[in-house]
This record gives sequence, structure tokens and C-alpha cells, in this order.
Amino acid sequence: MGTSLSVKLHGEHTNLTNLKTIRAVCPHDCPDTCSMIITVKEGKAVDLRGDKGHPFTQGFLCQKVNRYLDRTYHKDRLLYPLRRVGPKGTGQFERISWEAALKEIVFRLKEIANSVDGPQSILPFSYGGTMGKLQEASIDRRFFHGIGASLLDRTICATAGTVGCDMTLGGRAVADPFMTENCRHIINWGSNTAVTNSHLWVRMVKAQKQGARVVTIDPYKTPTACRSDEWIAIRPGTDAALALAMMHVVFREQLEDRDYLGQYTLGEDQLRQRVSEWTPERAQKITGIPADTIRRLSMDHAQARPALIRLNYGLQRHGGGGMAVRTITCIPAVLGTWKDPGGGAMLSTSKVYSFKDSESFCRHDLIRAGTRTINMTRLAEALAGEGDNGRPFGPPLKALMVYNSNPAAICPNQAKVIEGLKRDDLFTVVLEHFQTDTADYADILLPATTQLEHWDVHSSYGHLMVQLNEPAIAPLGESRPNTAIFRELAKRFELSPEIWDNTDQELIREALSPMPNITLEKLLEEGPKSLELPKPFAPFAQGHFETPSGKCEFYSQRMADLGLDPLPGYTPPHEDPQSGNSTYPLQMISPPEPAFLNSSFANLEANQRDSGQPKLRIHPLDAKFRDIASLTKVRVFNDRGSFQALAMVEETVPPGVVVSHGVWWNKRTNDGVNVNCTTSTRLTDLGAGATFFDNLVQVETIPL
Ligand SMILES: Nc1nc2c(c(=O)[nH]1)N[C@H]1C(S)=C(S)[C@@H](COP(=O)(O)OP(=O)(O)OC[C@H]3O[C@@H](n4cnc5c(=O)[nH]c(N)nc54)[C@H](O)[C@@H]3O)O[C@H]1N2
Ligand SMILES: Nc1nc2c(c(=O)[nH]1)N[C@H]1C(S)=C(S)[C@@H](COP(=O)(O)OP(=O)(O)OC[C@H]3O[C@@H](n4cnc5c(=O)[nH]c(N)nc54)[C@H](O)[C@@H]3O)O[C@H]1N2
Ligand code: SF4
Ligand SMILES: [Mo]
Repeated sequence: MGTSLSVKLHGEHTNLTNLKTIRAVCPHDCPDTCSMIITVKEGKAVDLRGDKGHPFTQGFLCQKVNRYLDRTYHKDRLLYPLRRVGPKGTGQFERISWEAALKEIVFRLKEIANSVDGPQSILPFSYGGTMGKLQEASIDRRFFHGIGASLLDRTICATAGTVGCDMTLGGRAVADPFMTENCRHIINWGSNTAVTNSHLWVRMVKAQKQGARVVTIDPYKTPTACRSDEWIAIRPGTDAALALAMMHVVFREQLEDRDYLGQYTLGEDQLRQRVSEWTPERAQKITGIPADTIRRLSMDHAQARPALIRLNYGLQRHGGGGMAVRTITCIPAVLGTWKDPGGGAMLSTSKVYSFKDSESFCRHDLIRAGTRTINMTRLAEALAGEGDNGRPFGPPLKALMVYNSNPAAICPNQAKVIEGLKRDDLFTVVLEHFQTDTADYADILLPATTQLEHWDVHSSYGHLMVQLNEPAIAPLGESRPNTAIFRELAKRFELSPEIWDNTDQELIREALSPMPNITLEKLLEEGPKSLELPKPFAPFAQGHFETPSGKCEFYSQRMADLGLDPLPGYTPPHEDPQSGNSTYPLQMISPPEPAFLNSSFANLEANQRDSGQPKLRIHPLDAKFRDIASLTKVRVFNDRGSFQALAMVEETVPPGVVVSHGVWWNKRTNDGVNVNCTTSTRLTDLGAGATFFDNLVQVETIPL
């Protein structure tokens, strides 16, 4: 595409000599993985739109990525390597050459690797700034494994649910997203689908128009909840109690699928026994949801076919998040809803793909025996050299290499993260598009290319197609792809050329190699390709669970072996106002502002305009008790920190719950901090994940 004078693009022709169209992929951490069409004129991208021919994208992009050209050509884009000249955090840099930057990085890293502390005092820190196979995780991993750096456990988002699901299903909960519109009963469970998964949402709306009932279980009345047939307000962190009571109702009303239970599940008797204790009345006390509502929800979901639970991340970010997902994912097996295409439960489609497995693609074989792993959620502690649960930390961190992430804004216990980033004995390198909060602490700041400027290939965690990202324009300024930067570092470290001496196209071929029918050429010529899956696609219709028993494990020996409850159960929040010993009274959740993608886009003027300033949604009763009037400034605080927000007194939250959307750049707020100055680094019960929404705070007025 793009080189010929007359380009055929899903029936559209572009035959002006100086215009070409390129197919790209939205790189962001979002389940929709949209296919984008970029129009380029004389080397400049002049138009970007959703691919009309892509069956999931359906020709539209979200409000954020519609502005991707503004982001790419933004005046604040980093275009040259920079070296820090002022104190850490002040953001003062001077321009240097790539040669000088690379030389300094290699010199410092080698010096650290050869010191008594050894290479494990070097830590890579990256997450989902881009989800492409190459720019997210390829040569970078090989480089860090090759030099013997500490490993990073990437727990900030999804590991609680991954492990919770895995214990029950032996993999992720997957339903065919292309069949959603056929569903008759849909539960958005801890999922703000209309905002965070908008291309699935349009399918839910279609189902709704065809008579489906759409229900949203969320403590906050989100846009998804507003547009659903019913909003069920749940007390944060108590979803497992609701799921247990729903199964209680199903068994009591004899609405279970005996055939499915008999053939494809393990531990039915123990599950029956467990849920017999979970009457809707008991669950009402914990969840705040009336027992009658629980009964009705359970019966509606049990009696409709196909029935889908779209379970997402909101409910995972609590102390009991892993167990909540494990418990909810038992429901489809009790009801037999897995039998229907589109039905069952949906968490992520990522594991359906058979790209080259990351072990071999990222060369895990290079990892030196005994290398330690550091949990990214506990960056605050790691930078302070504190081991978990009193265990020794090992060699202190002396170098931090950050890419595809903005930890100064997105990590919990922000004050402590910043304290660590300020350390003068820490050598920090940041690869970025912009001078983020994290970039302000870099010793060397390197300009990275955006998705319009580099190659990549993508799976998706919300649909089932493989997509190629062809560069549309040349790298702006002196920016370079992550792959190119790590390639150069690996070369200068004299690592074996076979691990780095390959082009991005070669890497794409390698990533695609287990899928012989999907090649770089085909993706280039024909566009996105569907995975070859059985039609209809209902992966658990006849069991095929990848658990040790091959069944859906209500009883899990693996959980028992870990010393955990082998049955689904309810784990209360770490910071539980019902425990009777909590210091702060209000449960605060901080999901992302719709116009931001985590902290990405938070620096664009238009997105800031859409979002206004940090707000706090609070129920009228809680506001009255504190003399808080709407649209006045409040202080939100706990022992970890405090931030200011504009109070929005409204009944979109129940009493006892407050919502403050994230994730602002600290330096773009009035008080220089964001919600993460209050969030904690305690981990989830399974998967050692982040507990951003398990957070008790107090709120007070700010005297004028
Ligand atoms: N616009 C936009 N889209 C995004 C993102 C973004 O930043 N902006 N981020 C992307 C990423 S990285 C991710 S991981 C996904 C996340 O996708 P979602 O999981 O949909 O994201 P959240 O908005 O974090 O959480 C969903 C909902 O869970 C609710 N919630 C909080 N606690 C609980 C609870 O205890 N129980 C229940 N039932 N609900 C609870 C929140 O109020 C929120 O409305 O979205 C992706 N898409
Ligand atoms: N309070 C609170 N905190 C949260 C959340 C929340 O809901 N509430 N959400 C959590 C979740 S779900 C997640 S996933 C994390 C996300 O946290 P992060 O993964 O850190 O996501 P972003 O904030 O989007 O930052 C990604 C950065 O990568 C950069 N980037 C993008 N592409 C490239 C590239 O090709 N090369 C390089 N070098 N850089 C690139 C972007 O410019 C951006 O600054 O945040 C978590 N933090
Ligand atoms: S962020 Fe999500 S919805 Fe928006 S363009 Fe990217 S993939 Fe599509
Ligand atoms: Mo995430």
C-alpha cells in the first residue's frame, strides 16, 4: 500500500499523485486495537481515521486517538536526545547528540554492572505505552536479559484477574466479541465499556436494540451505567460476595445447567456447599445491593440465552480482586452459558493468538539463574531498597530505564516513588514522546518514535485479528524506535549479534512465524487478518479448559497447594470501612478520565479542555456532613498524601464512596500531585497486582 499511484483501499481510490494512504494500528493499551487509515501528503500525515473495512473498528476511533496527529506533531514532542542540567525533577535539559547519549548510557550501565552490586542493580521499567509486539517487548527484553538486569513483574494492571481466571478456567475468560450483538442478557461487571471498550459497546447497544437487557455493576454511575437498562451500585471490593449469592440463587431456583456441570466442571458439590451459605441477604450486608435485586439479576441472567458477563479491570484493583475474578468466572459454568457463541464471560482475548511465544521471542533463555524479580506496583519500595515482607531487597537499584510508561504519575504511593526518582545515586534513562512527570527525573532523555513513525505488528485483547502497523512518515527530529535504541545498546554491550542484529521487518516475520497463513506480505497487501478459529467460536462450549483437570475448577488443588482457599470465596478489601478499624471513612476509586489514556493524552490542550480539572464526586449526604458545596475546592487525603479537587456533589456515587478520575500529569495540576499520592502499594490476593481502588480517604473543604 502507499507506493502505487492508484491505491485501492476497501473500495476507495486515492489517485492523486502526492497523496498516499497507509494502514496503521492504534498502539494504545485498549482492548479495541483499532485499525487506522493514515493519509500522507508530501511526507506529512494529514488525515487519520478509523478503518471502515475493519469489522471491529467499523470506521471510528475514540475521541483521544482522533487527535493522534495533534499528538504526533505536538510542539512539545521530544525530538533530540537530552542530558539533565538542573536538579532532578526540575526538568532542565540540554541537547546532546545520539553518540554522546549512547556513550554515556553504556558507560554508566557498564560501570554499575561491573561494580560489587552487579547488573541486578539495573531495572527496566516499562508497561503498555505501546502494545505492539516489537516496540512493547522484543529487543529491549533481550538486552536486559543479556546484561543480567533485574526482572520486572508487570503487575500494574491485569495480573489479579489473569491469575484469578487461570485458577478457574486455566486461561482467560474468552467469548467471541463479534457475537456480542446476539446476546440477550449482558452484564458489564466492573467495566466502563462505553468508555474503555467503545467498539464492544456499540455491539452491546445493538443487542440492546434487539431486546437484550444490559446491566452494569459499578459503584459509580458511569456513562456505561447511564446507558444501561439498570445500574447496580455495588460497594467497592465486594464483587465476590455478589457472585457467590448469584450462584446461591441459581442453585436454589434449580436454574443450573446440570449437563454442563456434570461433564465439564470439578468440585460441584463443594461449590454448592460453599454458596449455600451465601444468601442474598448476607450479600446485601456486604455489597449494599438489595437482596431482591440480587435475586432478580441472578434469575434474569440465568434465564436468558446467550448471556454474557463482560468482566473488566475495575473490580480487580482491590485486595480481593483475584478471588473476585475467580468467583465470577465460575458463573458461566454453573449456567452453561459457555455453550452459546458470544455467551459466557469475557475478560481478554489476548491468549487466543499464537504469535511466537514471548519466552523465545524475548529470549528468556538469556536470563541468568537466580535473577531477582521486582514487582512494578512496588516501585516506591524498590527505589528505597525495601524488600517485601521484611525480606532483604538485595543489591540497591542504581539504574532505572523507563520506556512505554510514566511511573511518576501512574504508580501508587507517589510521594515515595518521587523520593526514589530524586535519588542522586540513581542513573535514570527515559525513552519518551514527551517530557512527562517521569522524564523530569531523567539523567538522559531519549526521543522515541510514535506509531506513525515505526513498524509494528499487533494482537488485541478485545478482538481476534492480527494487524500490521506500517510507518506512515519518517521519524520526526532525531527520534528513534525503542527497537533501534535497544539494538544499539545491545551492540555496544557486545551482546551476541543473533539476538539484536535483525531489522524490524525480520522481527515481525519472527513474531508471525507460528501462523503460516498470516505473513508480513499478506498483512501489507490485504490488511488485517482474522485468526483461524472454529466457527462459531465458543471455546468452552465443550469444556476444553486448560486447568490441570481439563475442567472448570470450582475446587482448585493449585489454590490449596498455595495454602489458599481452594473454593471461590469473598476476600474483603484491605482498607475496609466495614472492618471497624479503618482510620479514613470514604472508599475512593480513581478510574481514568475518558479523554485520557491512563496518563497519555493528559498533556494535550484539547484533552485537558475536555477534562477540566481534577474532580471529586461525592454523595450529597457525605457532602452535607462535611459542609461541602458543589463546585468548591476540597482536599482529599489519607496518611499517604493529599490532593485538591473540585467537588461534584451528585448521586452518581453511593454514600461512603467517592470517585476522582485519573491520571493527570502531576505538573499539570494546581497542586503538583495527582490521585496516586493517596493510593497504596498493597497487592491483590492473587497475581500480586495493584490495588488502586482499594483506598480509604477523608475529604475536607479548603478555606477560601
Ligand atoms: N478512555 C480510556 N479507555 C481506556 C483506558 C483509559 O485510560 N481511558 N485505559 C485502558 C486500560 S489500560 C485498561 S486496563 C482498561 C480498563 O477498563 P475498565 O476495566 O473498564 O476500566 P476502569 O474504568 O478502570 O474500571 C471500570 C469500572 O470499574 C468500576 N469499579 C471500581 N471498583 C469496582 C468494584 O469494586 N466493583 C465493581 N463492580 N466495579 C468497580 C469503576 O468505577 C469503573 O467504572 O481500559 C482501557 N481503555
Ligand atoms: N489511580 C490510578 N492509577 C492507575 C490507573 C487507574 O485507573 N487509576 N490505571 C492503571 C493502569 S490500568 C495501567 S495499564 C497503568 C498504565 O500506566 P502506563 O503504562 O505508564 O501508561 P501511560 O500513563 O499511558 O504512559 C505510557 C507512556 O508511554 C509513552 N509511549 C507510548 N508509546 C511509546 C513508544 O513507542 N516508545 C516509548 N519509549 N514510549 C512510548 C507515552 O508517551 C506515555 O507517556 O496505569 C495504572 N495507574
Ligand atoms: S484507544 Fe482504543 S478505542 Fe481509541 S482508537 Fe485506540 S484502540 Fe480504538
Ligand atoms: Mo491497564
